[in-house]
Amino acid sequence: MIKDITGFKIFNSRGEPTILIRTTTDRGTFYGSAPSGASVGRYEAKTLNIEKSLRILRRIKVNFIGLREEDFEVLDEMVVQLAGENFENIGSHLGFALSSSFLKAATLNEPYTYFKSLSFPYPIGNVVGGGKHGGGTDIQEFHLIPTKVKSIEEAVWTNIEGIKRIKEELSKLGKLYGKNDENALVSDLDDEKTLEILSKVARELDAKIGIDVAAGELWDHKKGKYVYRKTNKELTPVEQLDFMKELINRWNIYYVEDPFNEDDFKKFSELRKWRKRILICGDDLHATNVKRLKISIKYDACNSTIVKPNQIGTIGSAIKFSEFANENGIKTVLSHRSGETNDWIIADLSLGLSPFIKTGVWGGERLAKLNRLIELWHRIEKPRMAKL
Ligand code: 2PG
Ligand code: MG
Repeated sequence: MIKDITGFKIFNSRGEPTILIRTTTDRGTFYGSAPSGASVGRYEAKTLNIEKSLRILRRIKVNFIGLREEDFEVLDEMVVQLAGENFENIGSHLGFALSSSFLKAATLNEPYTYFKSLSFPYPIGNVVGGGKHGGGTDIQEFHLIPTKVKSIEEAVWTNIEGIKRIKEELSKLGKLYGKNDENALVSDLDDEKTLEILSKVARELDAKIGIDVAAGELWDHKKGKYVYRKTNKELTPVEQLDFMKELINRWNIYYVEDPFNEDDFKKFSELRKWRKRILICGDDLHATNVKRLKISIKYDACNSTIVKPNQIGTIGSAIKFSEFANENGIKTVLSHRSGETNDWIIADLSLGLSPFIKTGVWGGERLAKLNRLIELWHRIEKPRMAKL
């Protein structure tokens, strides 16, 4: 039974305030904390000022006290009901942190036990970054994706070895300037030169390449164009489509996230129809929202989707979204946010729900999730990587 819920202000990896929730039950004390995005889509659940959310928590916590923590779905649905249409009543930080602590309370701190069938996700590792996360490139993220590995440890190692080799290459060129919000490397090489180095290292390690264009951040609504500051070009949606095709062909890209802004289902579907065998992934396009995924399915816009629980407000809603995606043959990618805490719950969720996890390569808050997966690999009977 839930005895008390307390909230505190803590800070995320970008130094922004966020919420830590402590739920106390007869069986123990369970914590949940919320991440934050920098490239935030228009259709995400609303965030509120942290102090305000903490005041709201003091008012609403009576609703939960005395209830059975084993009934995770009931508790999560109560959070959704209290939150209002788009989370404007409580904010998504509070929603995420509450539902995370509830799932941990229900499972005695082992959220992966909530799921029947478990397989380990392939990590999509952000190795070079730019855009809103800081860095020289217009494209927000360049990924390594080791899809041929036999264990999660080998997968995590491949991405770490990869980022080390890229670091060395950039350093040799005098183009290494540090790390960004997600601990991806920062340089001022343009998108194409970055892909050249990435593809060399990917070949050496037998890994695949991905990009998160985060095109909503490049899109200038007034001009009706995608604005690339670094390379000084402005592309119409048709030219953007051609540019994406050119990059995919030239660099043999396997995973493309948000190649167009979040309202252009049509261009997503044109790209998807052009090259069926690669993953076209919607992040801001879907915003972890079943209603938006249904539109996407009608257009055949994507065969993959990002899942970020704080985009929809609670862990329970993100689980429902993932299950709906899985039923419709859409490959899910459980994802961190650029501003993270050391909470590892998305690792457990990926184990039950997704063939991929996107959670950086190194840095404490990113490794918290990856190391949790390694730990679970050694705990679960007959662990196996997901089928792709
Ligand atoms: C993204 C995410 C995570 P942010 O766009 O996929 O990498 O970034 O959390 O800033 O939205
Ligand atoms: Mg994204």
